[in-house]
Amino acid sequence: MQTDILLLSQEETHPFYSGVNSYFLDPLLAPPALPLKKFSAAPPLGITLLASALRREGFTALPLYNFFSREKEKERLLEELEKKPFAAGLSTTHTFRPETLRAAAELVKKISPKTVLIAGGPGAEWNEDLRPAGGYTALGPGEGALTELLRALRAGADPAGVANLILPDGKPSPGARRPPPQLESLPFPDWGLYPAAPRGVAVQGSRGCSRACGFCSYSAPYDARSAASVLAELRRNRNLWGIRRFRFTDSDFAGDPARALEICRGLEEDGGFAWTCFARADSLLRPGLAPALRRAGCQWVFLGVESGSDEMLRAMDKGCGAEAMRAGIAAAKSAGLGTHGNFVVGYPGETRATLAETLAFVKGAGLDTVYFSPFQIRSPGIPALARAQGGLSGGREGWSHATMSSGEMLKYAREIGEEISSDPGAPLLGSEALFSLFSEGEGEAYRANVLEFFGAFRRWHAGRRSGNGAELALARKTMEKHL
Ligand code: B12
Ligand code: SF4
Repeated sequence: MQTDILLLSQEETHPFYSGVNSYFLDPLLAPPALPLKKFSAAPPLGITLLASALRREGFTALPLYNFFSREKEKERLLEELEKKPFAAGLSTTHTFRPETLRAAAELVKKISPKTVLIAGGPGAEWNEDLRPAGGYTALGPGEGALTELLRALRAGADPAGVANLILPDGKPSPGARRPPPQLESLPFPDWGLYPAAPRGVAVQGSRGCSRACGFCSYSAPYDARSAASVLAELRRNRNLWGIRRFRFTDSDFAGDPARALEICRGLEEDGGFAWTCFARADSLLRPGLAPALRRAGCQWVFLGVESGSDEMLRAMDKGCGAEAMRAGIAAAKSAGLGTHGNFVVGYPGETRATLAETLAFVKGAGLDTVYFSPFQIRSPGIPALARAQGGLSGGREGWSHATMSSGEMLKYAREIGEEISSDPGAPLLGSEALFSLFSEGEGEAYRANVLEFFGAFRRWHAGRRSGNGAELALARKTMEKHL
């Protein structure tokens, strides 16, 4: 029987982040490059959820991922393409380069010319160059659009009535935009769809965000599942596949404290889970919440601190100032949670003086790990661009505003990184993207792994600065232990 759809995802690094990520990539990729097998090991939640939703509706759907970076998966994909699937879905959650999307589309078409191409995910939604020529693009959460589209195409009906879709002629379907199906109504992800069950997975307790920070492309309508549904999924993952490690994808896990507490109570009762989440620092100020997260198995919280300057936090519409950020971090720390702070560099209004405030904040707030994200116009819909804040203009490739250009920002971001990494008293530079490596340990053991791994990057860079080859080799040995 013909497969209805293959759901394909190829993860890659983001070109805009390369200036900052070279801090991590240079040591890892210096010849001979270290093996990064564990890094790309986790199957993506997006295509897993889509496949699960389609299968519930009676379609045959198979997710495949990282086929360009894993030989075995490429073989599987080629075999599946030989069976001439009716459609292929291309995910752009972690595919950022048009050439990668084109390569995947061309591979599908070369082996199976009649296969219908359908893209989806944040990349294709925001960037027309990530839409397949002659194919369809679903906008937003894809469960509803993909099911309706496949149903229409399979029945030979006109797909123009399908909502949230860009048609092959590049125009939006007249079906206009409709809210996607509610999360609570969707099936749980079926991790059994992969040849081997993953050790750690992503869990979507809510999507979108009720806030609209000026730099964020992620302020889609907020929708949350009940605590009972989240707990049921986590228990099913554990019971069926032995999965006890996960990361919440929610933009602010602590944003609805009653719900967060209910989830934590359930996890604490069961015991044995180890997980991470994103949270707003001010959300953690609710008494008792941070300790509840820790007791439930939370290891590390990823906090969107964004800046140490009150002026910048106001400009960003962050909704809280540096003092609340400091207090939230302190609450998390005193509960025994590892804390990671993300900072945005170059938002309209940013100057050397506001960056100096951020640096001082980073050095004094007690964070364990930090990351400096270049301000980026990821989607034309970000509030700062919509209101041309501080004279902001530009796009994906680069921007400028009254106080900075993207070129200057990258220079500053690197300078800050260099300063933080050469100060032994400052927190370690760490990338949230690399936390998936820590698949062992809990509490202090987990913390020790994180600090050892990111500490090795600091040592490597110290070795680079001083030209100490022995130090470089030692640092790489430590990194390798965790890869
Ligand atoms: C988990 C995660 C990771 C994990 C991925 C591990 C894994 N294999 O699962 C790790 C840590 C590796 C990671 C890394 C990075 N990530 Co990431 N990540 C996320 C996160 C938190 C959750 C993704 C997820 O599972 N979401 C839940 C699922 C259900 O949603 P989804 O994937 O969007 O899929 C839905 C829709 O988009 C759509 N859809 C998706 N694909 C398709 C395909 C078709 C055919 C259709 C119809 C629909 C469709 O339907 C899906 C179901 O509703 C998101 C933020 C977020 N909350 O979404 C960022 C996010 C996706 N990451 C992002 C970025 C930038 C990165 C990094 C570049 C960061 C960095 N500092 O370097 C790296 C790149 C990876 C690399 N190789 O270097 C950005 C992507 C922006 C973009 N696409 O332009 C996001 C949105 C975060 C953000 N706001 O900045 N990430
Ligand atoms: S930065 Fe965080 S809190 Fe602000 S809109 Fe984006 S997801 Fe929401």
